[in-house]
Amino acid sequence: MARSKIALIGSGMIGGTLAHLASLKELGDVVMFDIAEGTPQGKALDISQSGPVEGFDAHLSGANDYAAIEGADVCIVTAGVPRKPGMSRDDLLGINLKVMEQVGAGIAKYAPNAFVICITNPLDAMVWALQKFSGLPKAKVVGMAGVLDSARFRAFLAEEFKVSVEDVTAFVLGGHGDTMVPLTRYSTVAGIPLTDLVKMGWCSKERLEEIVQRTRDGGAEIVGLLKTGSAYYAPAASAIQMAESYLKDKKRVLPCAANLKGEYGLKDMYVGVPCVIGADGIERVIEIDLASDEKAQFEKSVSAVKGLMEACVEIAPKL
Ligand code: TXD
Repeated sequence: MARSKIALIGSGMIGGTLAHLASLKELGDVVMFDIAEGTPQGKALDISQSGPVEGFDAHLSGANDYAAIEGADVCIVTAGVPRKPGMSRDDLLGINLKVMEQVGAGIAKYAPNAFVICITNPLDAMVWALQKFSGLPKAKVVGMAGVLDSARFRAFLAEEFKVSVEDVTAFVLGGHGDTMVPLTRYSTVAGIPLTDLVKMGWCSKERLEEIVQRTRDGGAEIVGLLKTGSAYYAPAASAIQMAESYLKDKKRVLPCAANLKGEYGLKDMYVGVPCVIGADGIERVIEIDLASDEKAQFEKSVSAVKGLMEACVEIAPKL
């Protein structure tokens, strides 16, 4: 069977890391696309030359013409601009919405059967716009944010409790970052809910809230430290986990920005919810009962996303 083809639309900091991780995991051949001439070609060549050292077989190439993504099985979109210190994700909307229109046209023309994972910020609005611009089936267009937010939460919890990251699970809902809704009663260490761990004296309620807030601020913390860009290792690892679940039909249950068709009382919008990712793309959205405080937080997150969608329609009325 021929290798899968993975197209990376945007070959910057996350794009390059995506290419490296996909190659190390031998997920398939990789085409790196960008408008910057030389960047995709140079990074593809460099990573391919690490193949003999790492022992992976994957063909990598770089391109500035969308024709190169012809027939891709997966497209991972990072094209656009990242934040600088002091900028919110929402500040990127005007520029990145125009980029999504170009990317949507390119994918529609050359890779209409792909599973599309959008990473570009402000994520929940960009993935919604990308699906509309591309016209691809809604189950085949998804946003990566929840896997990253839950990974940040899990990393902080594992550090706090001095346990393996492998035994920490996190359940997050809602928009990316600031309005993220972590469900502490469904987040666990080895199946023990965080709320029980507080009762068991593992940490105080206040300390747990501090960890939740640090997770919400996780992106800004790194932007503040790096100064010239935003996080890229964990975002890339998160998107690769989603791509792998699709390519291998693993049916992973992962928090993703998915199109809602009535779940959680919402329609025709994308927001972070637990999803099953398999060979058909987003195969299921898992709808849980929310407690009143969780519902209030989720609704706040949804209204923030709706505000971004309205801002998009003002710029691009055809949305
Ligand atoms: O969890 C998440 N979803 C977020 C997303 C986590 C971290 C970063 N997040 C966002 O991803 C970030 O706010 C940006 O919007 C994207 C990409 O971040 P990255 O750090 O990779 O940005 P770079 O290094 O600037 O790379 C962007 C590339 C760069 O090479 C540009 O030349 C290219 O995008 N670019 C384009 N490619 C194709 N077409 C167009 N129009 C275009 N414009 C820029």
